[in-house]
Amino acid sequence: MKLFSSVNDVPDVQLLVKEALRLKQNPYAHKDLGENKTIALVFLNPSLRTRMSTQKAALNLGMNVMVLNMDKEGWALELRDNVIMNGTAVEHIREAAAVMGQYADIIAVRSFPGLKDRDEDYNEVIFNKFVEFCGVPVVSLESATRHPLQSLADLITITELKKRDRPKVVLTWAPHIKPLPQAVPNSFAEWMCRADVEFTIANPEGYELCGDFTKGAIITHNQHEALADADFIYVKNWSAYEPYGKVSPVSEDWMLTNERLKITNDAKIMHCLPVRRDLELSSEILNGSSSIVVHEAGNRVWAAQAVLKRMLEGLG
Ligand code: AN0
Ligand code: CP
Repeated sequence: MKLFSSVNDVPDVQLLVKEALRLKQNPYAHKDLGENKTIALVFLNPSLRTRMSTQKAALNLGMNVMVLNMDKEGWALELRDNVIMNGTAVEHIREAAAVMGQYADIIAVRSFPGLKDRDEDYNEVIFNKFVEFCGVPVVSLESATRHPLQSLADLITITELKKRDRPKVVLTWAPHIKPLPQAVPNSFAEWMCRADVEFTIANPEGYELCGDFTKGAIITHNQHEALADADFIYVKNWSAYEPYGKVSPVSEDWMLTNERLKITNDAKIMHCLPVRRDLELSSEILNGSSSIVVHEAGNRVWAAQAVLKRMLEGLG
């Protein structure tokens, strides 16, 4: 594997999930695979889970790890070609990415969307420039439109904890005070549409995700209807795709409470984290036995380790 940016980069999703679950049982079985190989984790935005779980995964495989917090410690990057760099940008992404490729065997990048120019975000301009110029395999640590390591960890979690062969999985929109990316829900939808689950998306009017990611899903504006008989409920806020990056007021209350879970099939509650308590999701749910958000975050290690193992095997 030379690129991990979406589910489309994975030839066999079920096999990758099995590999991750094997690694969870035996984390150090491939300690020699990453010997004398280096990964650079490059963050253009903040992170807790992605940073720590990917670092741990690389260490479990015996790799050397370098972390660069580009947003705080790196030079401001210019992305455009054919501009005179007399503004705030100090270094062009062409040189920056190429230089990183001199130091690392694999580069992993976090590059959030600006949420202003939809074409720029959905064409993955920043992430693709890293891929184009660094010259080594690249892993997405959440790009403008997708968060594949999160979605893989989510599928691992559902596979581990499901109580029936084809569980009902519901992605529900939740309130927030800021416009957030569509990357996590896009990616979750894309992976669920490839998994053996019954998949429903519930969102208020005006918050439809881009149709490219949701083919095969049932989509409704009625949260109550969606929750009936659900086995897993994935809670996430996102801003509108159209008008892009905007947040319009929602009159109904979309925050989940224990009362609302009564009609589910004893559903487990998932969230990628970080979560704002009692705004996106009630504390009573987060503190209770239906929440699996910490278990889910734990599985980020095995998702990253399965992907890095595949990449290392391809390095030769
Ligand atoms: C980010 C998002 O929604 O994409 C990162 C989630 C992993 N969340 C926030 O900015 C709060
Ligand atoms: N879920 C997730 O990616 O968390 P971080 O933003 O803290 O890495």
